[in-house]
Amino acid sequence: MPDDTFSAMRQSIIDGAPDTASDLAQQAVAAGIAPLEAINNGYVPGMHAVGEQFAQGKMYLPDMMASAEAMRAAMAVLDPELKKLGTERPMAGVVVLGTTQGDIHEIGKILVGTLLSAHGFRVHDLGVDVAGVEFAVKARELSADIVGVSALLTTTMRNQKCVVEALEQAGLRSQVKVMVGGAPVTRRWAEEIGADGYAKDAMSAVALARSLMELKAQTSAVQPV
Ligand code: HCB
Repeated sequence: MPDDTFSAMRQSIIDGAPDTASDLAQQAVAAGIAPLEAINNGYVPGMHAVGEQFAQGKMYLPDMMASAEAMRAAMAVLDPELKKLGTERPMAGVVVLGTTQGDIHEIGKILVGTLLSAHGFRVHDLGVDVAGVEFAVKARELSADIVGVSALLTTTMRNQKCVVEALEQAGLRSQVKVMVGGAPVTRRWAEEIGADGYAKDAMSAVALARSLMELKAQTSAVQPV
C-alpha cells in the first residue's frame, strides 16, 4: 500500500474524521491490505501524533475524543477482518482482559483482544475502569489461563498491581498468568509489580500469551499430584 494512503489514515485520526477513517479502511480491505498493516502503519501513528499534540497543549480533550471516534470508525471496518483470521484455529487459552480501575482508555485493549481472538484465544473483555477483584472473580468463573491488564495513565498503572494482589488473595495466582500493557507501562514495571510479562503492542501480546501458555503447561507438568 502506498505511503500516502498510510499518511491519509494517520491524518484522518489527527483530524478526528470518522467518515474518512472508515472509507480509507474499506479501501484498504478492498485492496487486500492486511488489516494489521493498516492499523500499525496508518491509524496508530495518528493516535501517537494526537497524544504528542495533546501533551504539548496543541490539542484539547474534545479533539482527542474526536480522534478516538475516528479510530473506532476504522476499527469497526478492520476488526471483523482481523477476527476472520481466527475462526478455524484450535482454542489456545482463556484470557480475561480489561482496563484498570480509574482508566477509560480502551482502544489498545480492544485491539489486543481482537488479535488474541484472531490467534485462537477465547477472550472475555471486562471493559474499562475495572477493579482488581472483578478480574479475579471473572478469572475464577472462566478458569482463565491469563489475565491481561491495560493502563494508559501514570496514575492508573499502579492499579495493575491491585489485580496481581486480588488474584493472590483469591488463591488464583499459581493458576493465572498476568500480562500488562499500555503506553506508560514497561517491562521493568511488570517485574516490579509481580506480573508475568509485558507486551508493547497487540502482536507482542499474542506472542507473550503463547509463551505464558507454554510456561503454564511446563509448570503444571512438573507439579506433584
Ligand atoms: Co487520553 N491520555 N486521557 N484519552 N489519550 C493519553 C494516554 C496521554 C498519554 C496523552 C498525553 O498527555 N500525551 C495522557 C496520559 C498522560 C499520563 O498519564 N502520563 C492522557 C490523558 C492525560 C487523558 C485524560 C486525563 C485527559 C483529561 O481528562 N484531561 C483523560 C483520562 C480519562 C480516564 O481514563 N480516566 C483522557 C481521555 C482520553 C479519551 C477519552 C479522550 C481518549 C480515549 C478514548 C477511548 O479509548 N475510548 C484518549 C486517547 C485516545 C488518548 C491517546 C491520544 C491515544 C490512546 C490510544 O488509543 N492509543 C493517548 C496518547 C498515547 O497513548 N500516546 C492519550 C492507541 C492504542 C492502539 O495504543 O498504547 O492504548 P495503546 O495500546 C497498545 C499497547 O500499549 C499494548 O497493545 C496495544 C495495541 O497495540 N497494550 C497491551 C495495551 N494494553 C495492553 C494490555 C496487555 O495485557 C498487553 C498489551
